[in-house]
Amino acid sequence: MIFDKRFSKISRKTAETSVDMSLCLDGGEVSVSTGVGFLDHMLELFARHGGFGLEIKASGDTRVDFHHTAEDVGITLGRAFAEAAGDKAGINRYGSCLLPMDEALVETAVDFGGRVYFSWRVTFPSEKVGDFDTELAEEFWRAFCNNSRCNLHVIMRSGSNSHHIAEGIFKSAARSLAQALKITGNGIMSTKGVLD
Ligand SMILES: [Mn+2]
Repeated sequence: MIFDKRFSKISRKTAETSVDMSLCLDGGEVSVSTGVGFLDHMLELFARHGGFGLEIKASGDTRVDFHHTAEDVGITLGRAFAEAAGDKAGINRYGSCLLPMDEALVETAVDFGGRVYFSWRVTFPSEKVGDFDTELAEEFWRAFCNNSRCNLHVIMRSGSNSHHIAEGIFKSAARSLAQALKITGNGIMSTKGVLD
């Protein structure tokens, strides 16, 4: 099936952060700079594992903490996914991935059909990974979910290392999203005739 590459470009500026982002659901360059090292690491592997082109240049009030930057990058990434997915014609709609990362085992499931729901069953064993507050992973994914208008379940089956758990979540979510957004060419994947 031949189709145009699904692409979006978004700039979002608030008093707290500034985020410039371009996303291609069908592959491309990956370059991430948010001012938060751990988030860069997570988003780079997210893009690689999802096969997404992703360029992010963000800056924020990281002298306060990383909260605003993590949340606002999540909001912008969610909007970028929604915009790039367009009318969602031909997408698979559902995706899921059970992903091991050493001792950590993480499962995500996505419905990209437009019904918003966020479920987070994750307990990080430590409050921080480096200088990153692990609770911000939940803030990031909730913001993504609300703004991409998807249903996202994140379940940690096991894990004792917070870095591995976080990495498992971002890799698993990438693969679930890639599967959900894959063009199957089977028309609109709803008996309602529309994914909205
Ligand atoms: Mn790592």
